[in-house]
Amino acid sequence: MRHLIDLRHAWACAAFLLTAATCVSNATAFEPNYDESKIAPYKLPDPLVMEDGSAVTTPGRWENQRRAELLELFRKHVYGFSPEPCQIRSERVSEKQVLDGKATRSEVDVFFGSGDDAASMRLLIYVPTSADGPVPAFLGLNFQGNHSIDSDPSIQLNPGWFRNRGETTDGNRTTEAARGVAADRWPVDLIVSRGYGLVTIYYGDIDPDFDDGFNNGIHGALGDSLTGVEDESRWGSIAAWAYGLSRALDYLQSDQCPSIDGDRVAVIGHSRLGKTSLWAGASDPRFAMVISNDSGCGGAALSRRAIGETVGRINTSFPHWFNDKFNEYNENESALPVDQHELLALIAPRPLYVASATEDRWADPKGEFLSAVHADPVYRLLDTDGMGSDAAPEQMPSPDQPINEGVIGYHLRTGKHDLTEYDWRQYLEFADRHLRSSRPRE
Ligand code: GTR
Repeated sequence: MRHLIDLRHAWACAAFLLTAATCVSNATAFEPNYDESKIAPYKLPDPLVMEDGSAVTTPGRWENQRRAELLELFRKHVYGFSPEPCQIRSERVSEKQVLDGKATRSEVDVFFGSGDDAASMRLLIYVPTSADGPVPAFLGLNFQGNHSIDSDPSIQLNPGWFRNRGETTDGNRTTEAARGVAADRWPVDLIVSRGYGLVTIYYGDIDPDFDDGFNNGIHGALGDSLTGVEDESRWGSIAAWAYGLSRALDYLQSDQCPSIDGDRVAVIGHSRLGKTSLWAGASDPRFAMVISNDSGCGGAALSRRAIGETVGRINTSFPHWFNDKFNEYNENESALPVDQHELLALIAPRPLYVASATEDRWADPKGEFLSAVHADPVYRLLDTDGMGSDAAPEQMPSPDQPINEGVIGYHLRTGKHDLTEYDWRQYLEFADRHLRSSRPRE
């Protein structure tokens, strides 16, 4: 008997070691490529050629046919189909003068649906008090809760699920230590002093960032309203977060929010939330300007280059971000019917700003730049100056030399994967050019 137990013990140990070894080897199996000369030859799909091979040579054909075709392809193969817009209702929770009277800060709950038990997200809104009418504004999701933007203890600590971050969380709950930790990424004073509003929302209010089979957050609350869609093409988390941004825009465009001009809202996001701002801007033409900060794979970076993070890698690490069908393109990017320059093209002719950082090789800065370059022909077809001058630039700009003359902006900031004051200053200048005068609603 003892031998049997020993034998079992030995087997259990062997099995454990084997599993551990497999885990370690799985975890270490992916070696990112950073060598341009090792990129397999690829051909990008042409945004100005329809799936049937015919050319798109007029703005009308782009608007009426190709744009819809591309949107459908991105929904089916990458981000997933989302439900139709739900009705929203809103409740103001607080209002306070802040920044020595320079801004009014409010907290507003926006509910996904009219029922008492509807899921909700909380908007933290700053509006300059000096404004003599509705202001243009930036709208962006945040990673660590609205209370991480500003250390003022009167901002409510978010009671929802948080990714475990050690010092600022206790298990999956946020703590007092999170207050103001993300203030560097949200220079409220600067934004407000330049005459803009700022609206931010904790992304986990919309969909907690973990893989639970698409059930939590608004996936659970609204998922049933998504009918006639193959399971593999249902909305992933990026699509859910983008859906939340569009409902926030519903609120900003409503009579409930007279201090912000809902027709002059720039959607902004960093990293996974930059992927989200791009999908929000591509799928919802009411966003007047779109900003992608270090969005990388599945955001601005071309998938076919497979430099740094790849489609296979992102789908393995974050299986819930995209739809399930996107897995078909793991290590098989050339089979994708789209690439990310076409995502950028879906934002045309609206102002678009793509930013990269020199040390952010995981996000493939060159792939982000090239994506903007290859979206340029669509912008020009739509009668804009794209990346400026007569044609898109052939070379990547040097670090800290923004390209911002045209309606597509780009910069490569010195430094790491982050959203910094330098980035914000470029966005503010770009917004000054493009968002200052009001534009008619579509
Ligand atoms: C990384 C991921 C990136 C990027 C980033 C972030 O782990 O690989 O695609 O989205 O997270 O969102 O911070």
